[in-house]
Amino acid sequence: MNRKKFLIQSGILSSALLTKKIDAQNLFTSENNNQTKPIVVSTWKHGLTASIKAMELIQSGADSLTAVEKGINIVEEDPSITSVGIGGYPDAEGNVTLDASIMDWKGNAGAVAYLQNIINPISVARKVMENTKHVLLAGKGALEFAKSTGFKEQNLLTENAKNKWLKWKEKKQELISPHLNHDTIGLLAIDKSGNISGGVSTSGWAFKLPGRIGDSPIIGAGLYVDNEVGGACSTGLGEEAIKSVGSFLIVEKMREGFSPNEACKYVIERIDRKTTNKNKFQLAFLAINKNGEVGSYSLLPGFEYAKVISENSVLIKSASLKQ
Ligand code: SD4
Repeated sequence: MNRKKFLIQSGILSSALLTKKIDAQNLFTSENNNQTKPIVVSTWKHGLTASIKAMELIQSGADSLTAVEKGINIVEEDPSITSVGIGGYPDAEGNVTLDASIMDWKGNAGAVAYLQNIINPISVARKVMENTKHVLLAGKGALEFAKSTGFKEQNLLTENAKNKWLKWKEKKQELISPHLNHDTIGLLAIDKSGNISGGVSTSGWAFKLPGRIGDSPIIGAGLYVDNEVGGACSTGLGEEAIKSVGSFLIVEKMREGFSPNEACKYVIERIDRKTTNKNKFQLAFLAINKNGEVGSYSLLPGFEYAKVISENSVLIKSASLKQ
């Protein structure tokens, strides 16, 4: 514990919650895992506000599914976040296309891919799960379905995102670069009943080829939850999470007895060993097990995640394979 450096972060948080920043690569031991439940974890710094909202809901009696949805909604609705919902960077043709998926503790799943003009894809994914016989709706059909269930269309391309896209077009950069943005919100929650749900939402790879769908709406790739074991989600180069079925694999490794940290590390190492992608790319996984133990691992440094237990929230820097 003495290797951890705690920095109080101010200004980010609502209410009386206190956030500490753990600046350490050395959380790679299970003894550092607090096994308290309920618990919410979420990818990146923007996961803090989402996780705090989710925890507030859980504390007031909500189940983990609602906590996941409403927590993620906050990030989707923040126009300053350029990788999720409104404000997300568009594809190569200037269209913002969104991917999301959600899973509950009963093994139900819902997802949307290539959804346009709807600010809350995670909520549409939940409707797909609850109101249809399907798991995944894409494109025009997903939009029509969303509208039929009461979602309103709106322009999601902000001035900022439009300017970035125009600049990108001018410079004739490589069509898609993994460094442009990779900040999917992924959120995993265990509620007071001990039930696990998870969700992910993203605008995907900035300036991607039109029609491209990432890992986030692919159950098993960007997200997987099994209430008997735990849950996992990914952020980064979705193509690699799809090819490895990474989130599913993490849950299966936890089923075999790996800790969340060990399972995430195992999958990142396997991807690194097997990938034919010679470009540098970032990919990270975040996982939680039934006991509320949390783990993560990324290919490159820089990944961090939020962890909220009761009234304590921390931003934790993930360990990575490469330095
Ligand atoms: C995708 N995984 O579409 C997403 C991208 C992202 O954090 O932003 N991940 O590949």
